[in-house]
Amino acid sequence: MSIPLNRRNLLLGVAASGLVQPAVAAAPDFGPLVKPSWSPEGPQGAAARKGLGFGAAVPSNLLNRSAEFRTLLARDCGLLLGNNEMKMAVVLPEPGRTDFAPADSVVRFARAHGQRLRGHALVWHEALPGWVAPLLAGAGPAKAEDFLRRWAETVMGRYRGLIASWDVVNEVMAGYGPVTRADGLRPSPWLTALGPDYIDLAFRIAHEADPRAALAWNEDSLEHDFPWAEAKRTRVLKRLEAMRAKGVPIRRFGIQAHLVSDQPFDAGKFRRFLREIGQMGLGIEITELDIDDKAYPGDPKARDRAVANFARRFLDVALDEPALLDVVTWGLFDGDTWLNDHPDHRRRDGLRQRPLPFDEAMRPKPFREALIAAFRHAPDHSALRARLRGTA
Ligand code: 9MR
Repeated sequence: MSIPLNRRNLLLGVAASGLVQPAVAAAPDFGPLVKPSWSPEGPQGAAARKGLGFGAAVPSNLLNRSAEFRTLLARDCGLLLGNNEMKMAVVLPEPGRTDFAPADSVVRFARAHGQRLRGHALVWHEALPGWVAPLLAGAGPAKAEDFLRRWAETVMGRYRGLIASWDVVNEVMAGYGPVTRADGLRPSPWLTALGPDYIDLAFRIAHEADPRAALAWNEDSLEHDFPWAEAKRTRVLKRLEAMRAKGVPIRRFGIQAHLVSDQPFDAGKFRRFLREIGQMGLGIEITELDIDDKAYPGDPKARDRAVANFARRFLDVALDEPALLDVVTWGLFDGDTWLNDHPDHRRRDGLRQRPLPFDEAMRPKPFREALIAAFRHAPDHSALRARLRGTA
């Protein structure tokens, strides 16, 4: 049935919808958290010996379809998230309808394999279903806040107590594209509806929805050595300091780490950035690691070696930071990468990207070895981890 998208219907639709789902009563049973399935020989095994975690973002359709993929995840990962499964576009496809099936299957798999979970992403300018942008644009701050609260209760409430860390806000700072505001915030329907305090508000609302989850700000384009990236790092630190001073319940900072082979990386600058975040008492997660290989040769062997070398260089700096807790790759094998679909990232020679630890046939690549070696050489993070993780 098609529903006319006028404002009244939207607001009614929200009020009457599964958005108002009573999260406590309706939470299904996702099964017990069993003994971890990961192998001591894999990246999670090497990470665990240093008090660290390793995992990947996964698509639920592949998880449900491929036994080979499930074996890989069970063996190599101590942490999982759905790459799209908890986004609003998937969970709230239309007013009055929720779809939790994709997220539920990731949560069930992780529980059945003793894996921790991340939640991604509560407030983002992308992955909004078509009916929500007009709703936010016409709502006014009070109704928009009400909508955000219901959304948080709906998605965070359903998985309350099961998610180690939640990306409460995602990609809120401009930098890679034009910077149009003095505070550096990126344009977003959330910013338009709620004003610049929407970030703090989102954290407070998220904390009510799942008080045990470690709440994270997840951000892109902070890794490379460009003047605009340095300016973005500075703005991030300033905002983090202000959030800490105001008592905003943030515990984590997520660095996406979509690295690009033809962009410069300055270990010293990146190290200082991590240290400043660590000194604020926040835990740090590498949340979406992959390597766009477009500057590397077509030959797969040479390319895989170059990708592994860059990964190792980056990870050695990241893992040296005491506040670093987890490393997550954006997909686990080259058959499941967003980089071939994006005009900024497609290779000029037309070959497919090889950005992840396993190849398209799910065979391990030098990148996987680089992960294991980096964890082996990392300092022991166990002591600080206990303090920073809390229950997560
Ligand atoms: O990999 C994700 C892709 O399948 C989705 O179409 C897209 C929009 O929802 O999001 C991609 O994941 C992004 C992540 O959520 C946030 N950081 C950038 C990721 C790659 O675009």
